Amino acid sequence: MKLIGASAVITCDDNFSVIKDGGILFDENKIIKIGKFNELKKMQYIDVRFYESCVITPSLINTHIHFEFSQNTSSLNYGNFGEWLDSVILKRESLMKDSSDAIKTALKETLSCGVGSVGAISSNGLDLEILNQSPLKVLFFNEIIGTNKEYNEKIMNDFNERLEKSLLLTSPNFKSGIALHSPYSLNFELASYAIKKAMEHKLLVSTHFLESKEELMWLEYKKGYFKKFFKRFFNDENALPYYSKESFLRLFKNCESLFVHCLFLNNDDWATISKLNVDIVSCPRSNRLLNNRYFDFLKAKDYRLPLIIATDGKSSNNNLNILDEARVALFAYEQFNINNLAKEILLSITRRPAKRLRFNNGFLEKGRASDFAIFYIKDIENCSQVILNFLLHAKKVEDLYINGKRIDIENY
Ligand code: MCF
Ligand code: FE
Repeated sequence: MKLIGASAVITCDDNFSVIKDGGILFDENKIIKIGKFNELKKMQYIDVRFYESCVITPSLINTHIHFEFSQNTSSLNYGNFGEWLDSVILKRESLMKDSSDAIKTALKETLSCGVGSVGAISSNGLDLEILNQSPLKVLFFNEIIGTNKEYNEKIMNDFNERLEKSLLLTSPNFKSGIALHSPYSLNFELASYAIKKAMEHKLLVSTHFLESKEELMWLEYKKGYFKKFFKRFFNDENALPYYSKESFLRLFKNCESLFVHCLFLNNDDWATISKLNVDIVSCPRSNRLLNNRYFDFLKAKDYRLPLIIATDGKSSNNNLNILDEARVALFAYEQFNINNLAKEILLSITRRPAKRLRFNNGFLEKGRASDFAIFYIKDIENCSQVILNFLLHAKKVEDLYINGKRIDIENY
């Protein structure tokens, strides 16, 4: 058993309790007791540590990352979705080549900002081993993507092979999921095949949906950027969308899913999505860079859709620091009371995604996994707005515990 304490323990429990001079008693399996550090200290423990001027939070969760794109710094074009996608198609191969070192660096960057669990979108399986051997808890989403029907059999075989490989690694810290890339990049047979697999193995599904106005134009009016896209890259003059918005959404009616982006929903789309078993994942910096827009958080509240915040990959972000992402959201949504918004944002990177990823973490309570992040925040012991100030100032963890073990981030 170990006991750690800090100036403030942010529990993310039902009441959003913040325990001043709080402590957590835990072992490698779970949290045994939470309370005042001085009370818990009355018994004699071998391993006791109090972190002065620090906060303890549940370890953070980044629900949507493309680790395989970690080599990108300045190779892709921003400011317009079509320009970005063109640049991805042209540079994808070179960005993915020999990407292991960049993936390892990205993993360290992820752990360093206090993230203990991730949802990783894997296009080719290049990140499988590295993620599996890392201390992170991983939901590994095998991506399926493909438009030309001629290649369906090959794509299904390759996808199935990756899926089976990742399923073999299933453990309390590693689970598989399925990512249907998007309605514009996946024909109906491939999508149905992937959904069938998800149902068969009871896997969480992730998809990019209505990220751009180009995608909306294509699905609704069958024209615009994607018409040219299919001509340019696939030599297809007669390409048509594979779905209406409604027929794409129908694919998800019997599964549990994460819908990523959702920047261009109308009222009907909101209503349909809110009836599915879905959470929306928003990646504010990615959305700003590719689509000049932030997710409509007010509307999501109207429809009682819980929001999750994630970074996306380095393919559409300047880094993978989930706290930098949280700060962008904190400043972007000026219509909300700043202290209430800070709580919402913290939930969106802890408790809410934890409910979907199911690693028994995301909030601090007896019986939950011993997954904590500790951050030094100058003068936090005298602060009356702990959550807001945590989000304003936390950048790098002081210590990170996953399953009760302190992670040596540099040398794991
Ligand atoms: O979420 C962002 C923007 N939207 C779509 N795809 C990606 C994002 N970051 C990386 N991607 C990947 C995606 O997984 O880019 C490729 C896919 O492999 C696009 S190729 C149509
Ligand atoms: Fe993405």
